[in-house]
Amino acid sequence: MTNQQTVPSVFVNKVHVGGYDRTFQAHQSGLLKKLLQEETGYDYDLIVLGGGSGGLACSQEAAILGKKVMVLDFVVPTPHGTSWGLGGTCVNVGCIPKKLMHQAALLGQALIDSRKYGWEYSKQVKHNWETMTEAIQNHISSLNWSYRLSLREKSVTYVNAYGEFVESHKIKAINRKRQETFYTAAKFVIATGERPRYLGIPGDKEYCITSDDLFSLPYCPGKTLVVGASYVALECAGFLAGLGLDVTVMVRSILLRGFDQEMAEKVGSYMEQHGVKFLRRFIPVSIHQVEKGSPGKLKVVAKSTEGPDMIEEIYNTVLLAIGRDSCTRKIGLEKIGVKMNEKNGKILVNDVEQTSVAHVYAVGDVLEGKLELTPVAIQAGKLLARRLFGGHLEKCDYINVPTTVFTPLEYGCCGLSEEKAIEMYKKENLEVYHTLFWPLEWTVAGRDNNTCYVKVICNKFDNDRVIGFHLLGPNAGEITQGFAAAMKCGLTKQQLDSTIGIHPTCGEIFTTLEITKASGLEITQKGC
Ligand code: FAD
Ligand code: NA7
Repeated sequence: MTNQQTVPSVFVNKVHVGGYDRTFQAHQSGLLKKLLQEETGYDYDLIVLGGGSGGLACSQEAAILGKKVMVLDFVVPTPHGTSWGLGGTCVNVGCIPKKLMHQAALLGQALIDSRKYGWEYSKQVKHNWETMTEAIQNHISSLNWSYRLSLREKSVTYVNAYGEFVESHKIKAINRKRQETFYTAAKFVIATGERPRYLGIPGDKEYCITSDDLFSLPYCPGKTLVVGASYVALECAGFLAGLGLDVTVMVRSILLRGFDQEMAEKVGSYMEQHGVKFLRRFIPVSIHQVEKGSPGKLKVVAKSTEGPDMIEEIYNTVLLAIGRDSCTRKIGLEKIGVKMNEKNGKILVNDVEQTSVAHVYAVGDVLEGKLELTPVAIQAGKLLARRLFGGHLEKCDYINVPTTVFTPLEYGCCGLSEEKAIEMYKKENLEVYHTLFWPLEWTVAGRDNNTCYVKVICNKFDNDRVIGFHLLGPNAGEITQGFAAAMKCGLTKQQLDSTIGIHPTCGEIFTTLEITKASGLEITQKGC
């Protein structure tokens, strides 16, 4: 059609520009820019629903590539009226405040350790919830502001309104005052994330809070029941206990479903040794208010999942952390034919994050079967924009994504759990190296020996390649990040062994692992 026999053969909006030289000339003459900015007949090249981790990354990258972009972000207040600014879950009610509260708890432990290191202080040390919360919320406000600024700098139009599809290329934006505005776009990205689930029992929405309320709670929650055993549940229970509160976790079945269960149990037993109570195999059936206040008093009635046993107990606060639902059911997907898993509301996409409707894409927590983590949403959003508007081909790699559970003793992992590894490769094809260890910093402080633990799972028939990395110890997130890069490069046990450690650190333990699980040899460390 073009009579051009060579590659590249560049087209912009169906206009043939030519090969490399002609494209370069078009760039220099400004023709390329003109062609790229050509009116497509829509208000925007791209509209992104949701200004969280994935949505912001995608919209900004698209704008950098010269596209006309709009991002809509709207936070539906919780049943308690809590709301927040631009940036999505991670910044406002997820990673950021949770890690800062975890840090507040770690500082409490550091204060205890410090006496052993010679620090003397006479004043009684106590924690002030309001001071901590105010400081954290101030930091979050500064982040909200910097996101707005960043969008403005990149000429992304930000609209604080709830977006909903009305036609295949048209959305309705409803703002706080219920005013409706309609916008059209050539392409759409759904990045609306998830919100906490409720139990559906009497008193849950009225009296219980979720992580969406906790981080800005204007008063100390007091004696707290955490319902659920997900990472969100255990992290919140961990830092609340670390701040000195009386905390109970009500577990329906297992701890940390989806994670390596040996590690999950070790996370739980450390928490138990450090004051967190676990009520195993119970679920709440009703919540009643027995006294108003900030906090008030709530009576929780719960039943056993294994028999007729019922228990009741008074708490100041009940925190539900029983999972999160995708925000996909009220955005008009049925009107335009975007397919989702009807059971959980997750959006189905192909390997380039394209939905069943060709010009509609999705990234982040709304995706079916993908890891729900901020860096995953960001990477997927950025690469999607580059593929759509920058001529790139790189796809988001969802394999070997590292993560860390910020419980009092942190648990970092990358790759497969032992259960999954056995399921995929069979036990006899694996070698698992493991050991308990005692961080040097804990020795003088007199803290528990034989609680920190590492485990490396190797595939014997693939050069002893590391397919599972697990670490329970201080700063697990920092350590795991580096080893994740090594796993991305195909790390083998031999390479771990030939790596020289940094002494004295916790991370060096991975360079000296000798004991296999199969040998059954003793791994407990003798205190010196
Ligand atoms: P979100 O960040 O949730 O953004 C979606 C945005 O879209 C929200 O602002 C929402 O209000 C808005 N929205 C929804 N519907 C509409 C609509 N119709 N119109 C306009 N706007 C809409 N991940 C980590 O990597 N590390 C952690 O340590 C970590 N800790 C976490 C702790 C907690 C307590 C929680 C709850 C999550 C945590 N996560 C963590 C997960 C992380 O927050 C999410 O994976 C990440 O935020 C997902 O990004 P997203 O863009 O998919 O959605
Ligand atoms: P998850 O990982 O979906 O876990 C939900 C937890 O809550 C899990 O322990 C469940 O127990 C428990 N659960 C669920 N329903 C109930 C009821 N009805 N009663 C008692 N306990 C219940 O949720 P998260 O909130 O941690 O994480 C969701 C995503 O948000 C996550 O991937 C992050 O990206 C952020 P079960 O094991 O099913 O018995």
